[in-house]
Amino acid sequence: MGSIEDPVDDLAVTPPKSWATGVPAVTHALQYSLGQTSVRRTALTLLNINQAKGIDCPGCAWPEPPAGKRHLNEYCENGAKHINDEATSRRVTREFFREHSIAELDGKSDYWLNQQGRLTEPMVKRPGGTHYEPIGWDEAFTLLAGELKGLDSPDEALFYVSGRLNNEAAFLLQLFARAYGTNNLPDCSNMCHESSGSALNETLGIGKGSVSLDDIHESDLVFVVGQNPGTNHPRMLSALEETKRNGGQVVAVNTLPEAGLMRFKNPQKARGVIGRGTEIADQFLHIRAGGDLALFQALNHMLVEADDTAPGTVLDHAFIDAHTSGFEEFAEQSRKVSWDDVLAATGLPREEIDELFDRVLGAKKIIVCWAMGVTQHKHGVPTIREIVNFLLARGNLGRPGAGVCPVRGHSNVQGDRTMGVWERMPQPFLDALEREFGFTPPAHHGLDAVDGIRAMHEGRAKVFLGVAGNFVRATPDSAVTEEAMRGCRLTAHVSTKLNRSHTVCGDTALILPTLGRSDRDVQDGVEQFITVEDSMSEVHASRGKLPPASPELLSEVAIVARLARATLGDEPALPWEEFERDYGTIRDRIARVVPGFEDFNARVSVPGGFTLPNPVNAYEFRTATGKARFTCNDFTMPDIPPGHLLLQTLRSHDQWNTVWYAPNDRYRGIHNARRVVLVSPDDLRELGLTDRELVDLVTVWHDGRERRAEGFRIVSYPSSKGSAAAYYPETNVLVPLDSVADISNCPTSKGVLVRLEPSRTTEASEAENGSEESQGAAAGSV
Ligand SMILES: Nc1nc2c(c(=O)[nH]1)N[C@H]1C(S)=C(S)[C@@H](COP(=O)(O)OP(=O)(O)OC[C@H]3O[C@@H](n4cnc5c(=O)[nH]c(N)nc54)[C@H](O)[C@@H]3O)O[C@H]1N2
Ligand SMILES: Nc1nc2c(c(=O)[nH]1)N[C@H]1C(S)=C(S)[C@@H](COP(=O)(O)OP(=O)(O)OC[C@H]3O[C@@H](n4cnc5c(=O)[nH]c(N)nc54)[C@H](O)[C@@H]3O)O[C@H]1N2
Ligand code: SF4
Ligand SMILES: [Mo]
Repeated sequence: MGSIEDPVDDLAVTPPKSWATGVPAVTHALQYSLGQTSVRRTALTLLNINQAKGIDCPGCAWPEPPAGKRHLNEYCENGAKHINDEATSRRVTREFFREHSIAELDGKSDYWLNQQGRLTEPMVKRPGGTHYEPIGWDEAFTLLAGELKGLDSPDEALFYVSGRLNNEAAFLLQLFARAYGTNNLPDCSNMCHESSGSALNETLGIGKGSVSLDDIHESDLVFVVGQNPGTNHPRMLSALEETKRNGGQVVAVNTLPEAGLMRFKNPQKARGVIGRGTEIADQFLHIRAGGDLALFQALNHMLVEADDTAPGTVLDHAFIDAHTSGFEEFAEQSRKVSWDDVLAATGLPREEIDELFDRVLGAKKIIVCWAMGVTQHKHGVPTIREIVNFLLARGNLGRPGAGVCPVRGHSNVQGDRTMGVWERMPQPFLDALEREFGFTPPAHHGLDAVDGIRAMHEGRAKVFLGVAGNFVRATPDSAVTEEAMRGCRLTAHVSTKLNRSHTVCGDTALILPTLGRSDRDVQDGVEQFITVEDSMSEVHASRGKLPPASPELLSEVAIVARLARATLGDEPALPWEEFERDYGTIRDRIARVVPGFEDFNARVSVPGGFTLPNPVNAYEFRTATGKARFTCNDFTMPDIPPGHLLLQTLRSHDQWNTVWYAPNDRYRGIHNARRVVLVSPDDLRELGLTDRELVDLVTVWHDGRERRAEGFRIVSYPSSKGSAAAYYPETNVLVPLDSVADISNCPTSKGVLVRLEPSRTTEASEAENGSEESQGAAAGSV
């Protein structure tokens, strides 16, 4: 098995790759998997991943092809790494916790914590304690329930959910939280696609994407904006390859020339393994950070002008008249867009935008895909609204090969929302809960992630329960968040593996270990399955195949059900024991509460499951006007004063969100180091900095608090002018809690104004401290 010591920080840089996937990728996945577990367990997970009766990949939310059309290897390199990181043979035992104090664990890197393996039994840190110690499940539930019952108001508790959680447990958790009396259900989506939900709900009446895999395949033109699919949604490249084979085109808009966008070798096809691969992007727009709003405003300006010149030949007036509102105001605003503004914000030559416009005019069916490069900016919501304007103008909604495609992150992040995990669930959902369960859920909105941190920091929230995820590392302003968590009366986490959230404790802290997606789940002698919903609203079953990591583990459903029973007793009287014994009974309730899930148990037992209807595809828009809404969005662009850069905090190829597997980012040519900052050669020249110089990243923000991430090595890299890139979560310390997207409250993880200073961590002190301490700093308790 592979090493569990921190890799030595020893930066090596090779030229960025111009292709993704192919043979080396498969080899890398196997290397990582065999470093974690046996050949047998690796084979068992890989043969079952994404198969119709198998395990849903615990990685991203990209959908699988229909059940009959799947390959034997329907997974990507990263999916294989994610599942085998969970299937690891390593175990964290009570002896481990006796040996390592919490303070010692807090000094370890995120890598080290994750590499210790699967958690095996419930643990508690008592007030004043220095170590975690074993606790029985019953006592753990009594303790947590006691704290919840002791609060002055249910709104002093927070129930965080991360997107790996399955539908059944998510439905139970929101049911429990609401029966207990609060809508405080922050989730990872608050930090992810919240801007997409805000913009799409307002303009189209539903916060989800409208396209299917077939739509991608048959589209004439697919935009991929602010997204790095080669690393984060690798099998999306197979879909784009199909688009191209069918004669469609792909346009990539990014601040970095990401490998997967340029060329793609498909490992499932011999052609992909030996050939040069498929050129994916027909056009690559190397845009400035935050320039996407201006780009779509420019396209809309050109569309409206062209239609003004030759009325009725460019815009789809029949669609606009029948299905939309607000067109005139939008058209008027679009006519006024200034080319000086557009060129300054995008940094693109006019000819490139003209070329793009020609592609748009030549395409009857257009899809726009986007991810964090759009949502995590201050103006993420207006940018997505402008994307919607762009699609509405030519009727690119509701018909095949066209539509909106926010590409989701976690495998069930969309499903968790559908199940009611949202601090602002609409009243009809709450009414349906009341009808089904006979209690009145609280109507006032709850706290999201950012407001939840603020509430803990100010002592207004006192008990935190995280179900999946790694709240402390995923959230912005790490120092502030850590203070907030340490101020709680109790912090508890339902987790598969050890992470930073377990080392930053409230007075009392609980670790509640659970089954993972790959573990077999047997209740009352009967094997259970769970369900998930992917980014294209396909709902399907997932069945774990491996013996559980420890006999002490409870499923997430069981943990939520038992906690609910311990807290609520019979008030209201809900059949928590029955839910735990038979997950089918939870699905029966979901079928009666959540629209689109009628006859859930029967429909999900069909291989491949079913697709939730999207009203947009029936030209039904559930907005305030009953129509799809054009919006007017003011021009805005990030202000980057001289001497500064706009930092984006992003993922490397070898990580899953807050957990990194190796200090490599192969496609970008970064090896053996994570504390690097990518800056363009032009910016380096202007700032008087040099390649490989050691710098600190310092946030420029108006509240006077110093936010500094020390000891980053500069790598000269083709990032667009004015922008820099560095990995998350090491840089979360730099993102001010108050720096959020307008309307959605999503942290601006892609737009942090920084300056680069000569590092306080000199080469000499690095050598003195040795590698362990510098890695400790890298762990982020800075
Ligand atoms: N292997 C792996 N897969 C993952 C994850 C993981 O951590 N590892 N995480 C999952 C999750 S939860 C999510 S949300 C998704 C995230 O998927 P992505 O959104 O692809 O993730 P990021 O790494 O944040 O990359 C953001 C991309 O946007 C670009 N970008 C940044 N700023 C701008 C901008 O202003 N304009 C434009 N046009 N581009 C910009 C960046 O260069 C980068 O290519 O991935 C999911 N899949
Ligand atoms: N600076 C910056 N910050 C960001 C982002 C960014 O781009 N930049 N991206 C944001 C985004 S898009 C997201 S989605 C969030 C991610 O935030 P989270 O979803 O909170 O973080 P993860 O790293 O996915 O959580 C990993 C942990 O989940 C637990 N886990 C894994 N599988 C299971 C399971 O099956 N059950 C249970 N109960 N636990 C499990 C393990 O203990 C593991 O340590 O981070 C956000 N934060
Ligand atoms: S593309 Fe996403 S869901 Fe599919 S195998 Fe890869 S990580 Fe898993
Ligand atoms: Mo995400």
